[in-house]
Amino acid sequence: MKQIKTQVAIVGAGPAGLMLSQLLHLEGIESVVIEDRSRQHVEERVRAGVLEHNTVELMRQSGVAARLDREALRHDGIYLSFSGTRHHINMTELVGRSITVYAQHEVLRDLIAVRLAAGGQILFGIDGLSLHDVDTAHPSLRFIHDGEPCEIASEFVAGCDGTHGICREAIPSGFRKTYDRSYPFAWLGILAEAPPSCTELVYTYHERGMALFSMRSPHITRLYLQCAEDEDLARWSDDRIWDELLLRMTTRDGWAPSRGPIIQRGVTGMRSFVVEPMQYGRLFLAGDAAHTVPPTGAKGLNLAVADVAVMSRALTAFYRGTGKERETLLNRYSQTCLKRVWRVQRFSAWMTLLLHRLDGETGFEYRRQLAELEYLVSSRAAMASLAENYAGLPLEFE
Ligand code: FAS
Ligand code: PHB
Repeated sequence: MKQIKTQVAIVGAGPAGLMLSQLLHLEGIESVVIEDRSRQHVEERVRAGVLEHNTVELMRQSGVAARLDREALRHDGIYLSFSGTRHHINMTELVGRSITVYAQHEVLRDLIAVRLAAGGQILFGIDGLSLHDVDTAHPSLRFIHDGEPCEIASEFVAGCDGTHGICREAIPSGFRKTYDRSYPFAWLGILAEAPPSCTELVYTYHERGMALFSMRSPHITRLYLQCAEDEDLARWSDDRIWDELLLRMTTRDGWAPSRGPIIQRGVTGMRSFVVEPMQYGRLFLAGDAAHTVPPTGAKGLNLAVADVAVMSRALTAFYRGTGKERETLLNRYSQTCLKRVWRVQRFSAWMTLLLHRLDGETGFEYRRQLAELEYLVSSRAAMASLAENYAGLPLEFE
């Protein structure tokens, strides 16, 4: 059995796990990241695309924003489009904060490069993971890597293994409580080689369902449309996808996304999920391992990064501190994170129920959603509330 010793063993090389490893490294705290997929898979998996103000600031402070600062797209606002008209929500003007469009897999590519360049340990392609003694001061992980049985002996385990990970299950069922809500629809998402025909994101509410115009670069557009929960992608030809997108998104002033070859497609389910607490003994959960939000508010990645900002601050206080108080922030980790988690859950559910058609809903619901959108784009107070949540609420560490 290959033995590895470290201070913090991190499960998962997603935004949570890799950002945590970098933040700890900058505080002189050792960590090892283990990941069951290959490096190539992690660096090419198409997911998020919108970064909050806080996330970008944290990436700059932790020295992983060089390429982002060269290549990312900074947006001052977003558009809400309904009844054939786009309405601009200028977040920079309303709350002094903007968002940045930079693909999640590019963030991971940058984090992996910086970690490995600094001698960081990331074990890709591990298998058969099991967690041991997480309720003691000496937790350990066992797994197979390159065909060899391995054990990591550590002082803490960070469960950053996402929605389908196993770390959450290491919290005894009697000790944890879950909150779950699923939505009777999904998103059919595409990447297209087409120059974005609008400089910022456009969320469209249409009687046929939601549609979202986003982008990745001056050459690549990212688009989503509301579809059935169990939608069969094989039933969607490229033409059908484009026809439906243009039908929902074209506005009276003639604006529409420009067509182009579709280079990637997928269907994403919509779920709101929270597990409490987010810690058990020396096991600390972060990101999708502890909570999932529907992508309508573009919050998943940003919430994962906010969790590990709190966790690294708490671990640093532990390793730097003396006496009982050195555990204060650690003992409050779950409580501190859950305050933000529920605020973001509220916002993501609200955006989702605002912009999606619900099957079998009465005409009343449709008119109520339109009235809410009308109110939103005509009230500075309502726009400012959306803006502060979308651009990202300030980080809190206690
Ligand atoms: P992740 O799921 O990213 O990472 C967990 C890692 O753990 C994975 O690499 C996984 O392979 C690994 N793992 C799992 N089990 C393991 C095991 N047993 N052993 C070892 N490793 C294991 N969020 C936004 O903020 N903005 C958006 O625009 C947005 N768009 C999205 C679009 C789509 C299509 C999807 C699916 C999600 C989107 N999200 C968005 C949400 C998404 O970005 C997640 O919130 C984010 O990836 C969460 O990061 P992590 O918690 O690090 O989990
Ligand atoms: C994306 O660009 O992939 C994206 C943007 C906004 C969302 C979700 C996804 O709400």
